[in-house]
Amino acid sequence: MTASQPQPANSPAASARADVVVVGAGFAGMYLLHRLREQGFSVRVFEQGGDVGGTWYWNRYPGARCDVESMQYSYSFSDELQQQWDWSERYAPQPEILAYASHVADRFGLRRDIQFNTRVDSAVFDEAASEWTVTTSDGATVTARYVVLATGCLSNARMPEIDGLDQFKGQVYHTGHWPHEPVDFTGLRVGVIGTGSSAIQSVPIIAEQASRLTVFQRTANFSVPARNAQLTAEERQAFRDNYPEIRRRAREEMRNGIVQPLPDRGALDDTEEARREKYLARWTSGGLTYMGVYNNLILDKAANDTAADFVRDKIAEIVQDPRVAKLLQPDNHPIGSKRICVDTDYYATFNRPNVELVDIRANPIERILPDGVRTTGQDYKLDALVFATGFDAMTGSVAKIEIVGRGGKTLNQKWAAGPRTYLGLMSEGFPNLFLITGPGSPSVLSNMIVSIEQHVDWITDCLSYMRERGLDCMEATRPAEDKWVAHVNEAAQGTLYPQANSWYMGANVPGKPQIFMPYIGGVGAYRQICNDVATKGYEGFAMSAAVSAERKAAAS
Ligand code: N01
Repeated sequence: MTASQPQPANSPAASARADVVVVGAGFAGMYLLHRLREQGFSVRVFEQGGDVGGTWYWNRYPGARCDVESMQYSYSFSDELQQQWDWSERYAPQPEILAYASHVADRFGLRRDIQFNTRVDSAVFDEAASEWTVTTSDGATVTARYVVLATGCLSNARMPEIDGLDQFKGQVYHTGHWPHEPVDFTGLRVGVIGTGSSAIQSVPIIAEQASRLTVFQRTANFSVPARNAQLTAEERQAFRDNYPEIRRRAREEMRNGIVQPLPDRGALDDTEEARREKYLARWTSGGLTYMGVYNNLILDKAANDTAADFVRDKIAEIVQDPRVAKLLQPDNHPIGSKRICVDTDYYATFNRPNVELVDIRANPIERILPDGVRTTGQDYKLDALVFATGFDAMTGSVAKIEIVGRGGKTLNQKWAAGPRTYLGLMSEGFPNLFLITGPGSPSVLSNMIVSIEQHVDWITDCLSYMRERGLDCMEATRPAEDKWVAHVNEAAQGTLYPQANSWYMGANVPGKPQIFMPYIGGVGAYRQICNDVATKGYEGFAMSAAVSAERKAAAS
């Protein structure tokens, strides 16, 4: 492989060959492009959206903001960047995260190698040449030695099939695919279907605009207050002064890549009074760290019940109508086994006279009517419908691409019973194809930016290692993959996660195989495993010089 000068991908002269094709220009694709260019690889990036930002480009629904604190949900690879960018709030709102992505793209000149509004439709591996042919939605093809899927874990918005939807006369929205123009619900009767994070963030804001809001709930979710606030200059500076240590701890010491106080005991080691004090302290300070009060909340059901009971009691305190409060209290999964939500006034919103909660577990939706929703119990008149029904997570965006590996086998065929990877980075039978934060890596159980940077660094170091040794073909071996898949499953089985019908399990997509997809071992331990694999000459991967020197010379 020869490292060539990058060419502007948007120009007609853009090369139909590249060392690396990257699919997606979210936070993963952007940093990957930067790092690959630094190391002298030629890169073509294809992005379906009209600009950078990935999930933050699409998820523009009212109230969208990150549930990881902004000072930690940010790139660490450039000290100038982290010293200079001013986050305004504790939890950054979507427009600010998108502005940050845009700033990063400008700062590092990324857009010139990104072709926007272009979907990758297929990638086919040519075994003889040991390279991929990538076909895009504009009909063009590019050949590349390597393909990296930076397609995101929550990027394939899922619209449920409900009879009559095509006949609905009002506007229909999906939180994960929100229009770019402002949406004004003033004076409208709005229905929100779903009560996951996206609904929990948007419901309080839609309720302020709509004349009437009907929330259709199938499963009640646990949510804790965000306690969002403006960041002061002093707070920002405290992070900046300590960034080297904060970033190191996030990478090495924290299971989820978010620096927070670490628990020193299990929930049942404290008296009930002491436990409630600690839960109250976290409830009052707000945020995802609620699950970090004790070290066994996701391992031991009795311990978990104490944290869940505390939240259920809070819901009963906040919501005035006891019938509604009861409906909002989750009762069919351990707290944290579905991703815990972080909200601003979600439960209190149900005290508003214009908001109604409909239990579609007891009375399922039968069909969409031209002017509303029919459940088995009642019809609800609506002018607009918001689907907050989530994503075909972790594998959905990969599955949309026709990926054909060795022997003509597709990745969808191989993953028919659930995704199989080695380290979440590669899948046997698909040489030179990498995944960023793929299934089998900590990914969605972690601060995504920490995991993205780790994968990008690992992959780019690996490509340089191969180049230095004249190698150009790499593939996960079957034994290494089998062992890793077994380890990922075993790690999940030791926890309460498999007890919930969550998108972690693929349970939200009818027909999707149910297997716990992310790796639960924690980002620190996982990083160490990946580093050890690299130190041992990329143990578990087969590397070779697939293409002879004469053929390479002839091709160049
Ligand atoms: O999606 P979800 P989301 N009929 O899958 C319901 C991240 N995120 O977009 O649980 C009726 O969690 C479904 O019901 P059930 C975050 O990681 C982060 O809200 O399947 N209802 C559920 O209530 C999050 O976990 C942030 O019974 C149907 C809801 O729709 C992930 O994205 C913000 C249905 C889907 O909830 C996904 O969150 C937003 C049907 N046919 C999202 N199908 C932050 O950073 C589905 N549902 C804060």
